[in-house]
Amino acid sequence: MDITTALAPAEATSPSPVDADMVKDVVSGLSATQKFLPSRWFYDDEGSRLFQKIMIMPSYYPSRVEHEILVRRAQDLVRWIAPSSGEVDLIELGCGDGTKTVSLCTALHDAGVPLAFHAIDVSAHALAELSTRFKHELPQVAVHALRGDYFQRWPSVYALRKQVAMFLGSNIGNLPIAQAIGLLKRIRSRLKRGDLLLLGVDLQKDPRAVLAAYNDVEGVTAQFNLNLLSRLNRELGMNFDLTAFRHYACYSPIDGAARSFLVSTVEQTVRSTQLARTFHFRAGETIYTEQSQKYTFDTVEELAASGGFTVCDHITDAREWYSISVLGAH
Ligand code: AVJ
Repeated sequence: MDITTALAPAEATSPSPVDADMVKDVVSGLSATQKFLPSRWFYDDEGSRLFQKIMIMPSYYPSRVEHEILVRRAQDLVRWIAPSSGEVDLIELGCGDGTKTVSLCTALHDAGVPLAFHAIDVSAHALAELSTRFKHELPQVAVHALRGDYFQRWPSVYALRKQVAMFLGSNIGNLPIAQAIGLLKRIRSRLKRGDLLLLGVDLQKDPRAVLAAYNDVEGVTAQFNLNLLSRLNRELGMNFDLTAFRHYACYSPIDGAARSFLVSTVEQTVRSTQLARTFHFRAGETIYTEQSQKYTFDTVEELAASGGFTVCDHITDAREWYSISVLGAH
């Protein structure tokens, strides 16, 4: 296996330098009438660990069902991915530790598809695990573990190689619609006619099942949500009292949006030494921390069209709880 990018050492032990984007997001989000914090800040080391715990909870179905589709419907995916001639560059945006994709890559390899796997993620730790996993389970496939921004790390485009991008995990659902369309357009701009995007999307279903995924009895999602405040305490010198905020999740079938909030249980003022600012909270006031959009086949098609794609297929589980939608660049 060939790892083209050296992985930077983990920075977990020393306090990270203040991130200018984080400062901007926190100041604007906590000064807004409806306070908000973008969900991208969930994923520090502790947040990633908590998300891994979420993924194995019985109530959190999306990861399990997506994985089931990747395994059980691998042949359908292989049929779409296999090129008529030449080789395939499989490009996964936000690959994580590779548990998701190793089975698909194995199916492609077994079907004789000539393949290079470009795995892009921001986490050095996840990429190191991915590299080890592929070395053990699928040493025959060339893996390029690429750390950093999806578009800076995007591999060179060759006319004779089919590019198949993958954006799984229903991560697209975390983005407000305009940003989701913007991301699809950027991906589309890297693809040639005939290339594909495999988009993982969580589908609308019994609202009780959706709500249970974000409102687990184990309280792991609550910890995951509250970790955002611990992170701000650590990285921005804030003094959030974690016992004075509670996780609140809701799901509305009207717009298909699951939303998470942190509720201030009392009136309180929170300071940041780094920002030299205070933020006031009324009792019951909320911080909107996450949106997880649930789709229908129709809304996936609208989203795809706005991003410059056509839907070729929706590859789902038997209950149609989740779809890996095959989007074609035309
Ligand atoms: C990884 C963004 C898809 O929105 O379902 C899980 C994150 N948040 N539980 C999701 C998450 C709360 C997850 N995504």
